[in-house]
Amino acid sequence: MRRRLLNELLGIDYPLIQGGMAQVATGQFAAAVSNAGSLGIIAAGGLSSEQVRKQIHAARELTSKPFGVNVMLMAPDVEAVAAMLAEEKVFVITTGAGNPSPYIADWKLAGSKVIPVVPSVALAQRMEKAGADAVVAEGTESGGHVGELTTMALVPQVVDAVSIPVIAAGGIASGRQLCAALALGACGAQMGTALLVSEECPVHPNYKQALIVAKDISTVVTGRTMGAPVRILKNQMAREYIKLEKEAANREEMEALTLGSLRRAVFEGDRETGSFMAGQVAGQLDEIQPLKTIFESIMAEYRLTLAGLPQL
Ligand code: TUI
Repeated sequence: MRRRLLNELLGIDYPLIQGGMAQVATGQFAAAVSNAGSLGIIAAGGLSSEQVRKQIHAARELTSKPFGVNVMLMAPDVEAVAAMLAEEKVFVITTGAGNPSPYIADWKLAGSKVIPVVPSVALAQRMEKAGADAVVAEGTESGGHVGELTTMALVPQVVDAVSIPVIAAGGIASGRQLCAALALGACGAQMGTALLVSEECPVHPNYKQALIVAKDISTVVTGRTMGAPVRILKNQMAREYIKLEKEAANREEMEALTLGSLRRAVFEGDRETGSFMAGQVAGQLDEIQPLKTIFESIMAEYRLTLAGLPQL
């Protein structure tokens, strides 16, 4: 049987969904992504459940298309957010940075499609058993909180291990990379970093500029020793954090450095002390474009790539 692509599964235009992106993906941004033909996702990370609810209502005012909410499972008030989502009956719920098993049954009962982001085969299998509708297999190329495996190694292993659809993430920002993801057995792709340089994205202009000047080797993973590896752009903040890690500094000292650093990047564009979460594709991005143009260019390159393969 032919594999159904993500656009068919979700009733959207492209086989592409937006990654969570705490502090960045507001209701307004998610609605813009959905209006452009993808699936926008409101990031609950860093928000209270009532703040997330407001963002859901804001998105509903701005789009009649489906959108989702991403739950950051390490957040302190995750239980309240999970319960609120069951009331709000959102179209899709994605999760990150943990195991969402305790919440899946309630979310399914409310009618949501549940799509956990996973960094390993074992977690993908657990999610399938717990009733997930699909999984996002996210490679360590991605920005923010990352696992160990690359997209190239992870996606085919997850595809072989589960029967539910697999969405690839990490290292995808072009039509060639989307084509590769589908070749690995995925039904579509999740993108985050590529959408940070959209005109509609509400991050500070310095954040977009930092992505545009970034090279292939401009990102680094911090926080491995703390058990919370996070990929960010190299800057003073990243260097100081890594230095403290090498010195095995205490938790409080490390937390003092990270506290609020994502906010400083997103809202203030603070080049020195901000955490500019970004994936390894940052080096590919060289202009700020409307979301629609980004998605259309990716799909045009995807079709050209696919058409060229039989000639090899
Ligand atoms: O979640 C993400 N990416 C994120 S979350 C985030 S917010 C944040 N802010 C400050 C510090 C840390 C995070 C920024 N980026 N991606 C999905 C993802 N999930 N990647 C890896 C995982 C993951 C890792 C371990 C999922 C589950 C897991 O273990 C589950 C278990 O308990 O077995």
